[in-house]
Amino acid sequence: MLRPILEGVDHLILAGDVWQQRKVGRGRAEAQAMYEELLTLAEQRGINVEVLRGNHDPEGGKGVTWLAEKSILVSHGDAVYDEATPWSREMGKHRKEVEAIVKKYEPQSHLAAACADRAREIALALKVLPLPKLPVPFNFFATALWPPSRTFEMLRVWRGMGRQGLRFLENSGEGASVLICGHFHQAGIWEGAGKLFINTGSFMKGSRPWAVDLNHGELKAHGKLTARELSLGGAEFRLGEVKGRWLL
Ligand SMILES: [Mn+2]
Repeated sequence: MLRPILEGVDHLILAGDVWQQRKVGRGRAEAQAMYEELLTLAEQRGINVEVLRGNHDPEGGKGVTWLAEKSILVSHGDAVYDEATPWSREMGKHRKEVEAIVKKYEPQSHLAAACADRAREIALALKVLPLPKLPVPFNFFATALWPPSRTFEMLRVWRGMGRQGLRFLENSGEGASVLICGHFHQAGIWEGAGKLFINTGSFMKGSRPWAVDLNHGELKAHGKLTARELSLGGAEFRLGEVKGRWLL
């Protein structure tokens, strides 16, 4: 499904939550196989792949990466919030542990990579709670919306997401003017005080995925940045509507 998007790409950054490492048994093996298939497709096309880790795949990968001479910061997005996933179902059970992790990283919270390390530690601390097996569509509601307090927490986070992303860029972006991340499942563009925050959404049901593409010539500090929707036509994703275009 992703094949058409890989055409003409020389460097691909996968910004975390690419596959679900928190599943057990066959689900995990299937997710890993799909992830490896994606890496193989990229490899066959000579694409240089950089994998960032997310809260669902915290085991490997880098926390952050920089483009265009550190003017663009790419990260999964769980580094943006002190608690990484404030809406997490498991947060209540691990509150104390999470508070200790946040405190430990406080002196380094002006560094993007340290915030990403903090998010990783939190992801690993939140042990997955088993959910009851339910038939479709109840399983979706159970995994996405249970417990109900989680829904309110998600809405609260979504509403403040743009502001929070720009604040993170200001406080921990180390001078970068652009932050690109995913994590929040709601694609969007926020601009303020000369800074730009792009969220690429998600491939999950109910969300829309975007891709951001950077084209630069000889001078690495300059280039054209384009945010596009990935639209599903038949069985394949294609680069769709342009959502924003910027010159660095
Ligand atoms: Mn995430």
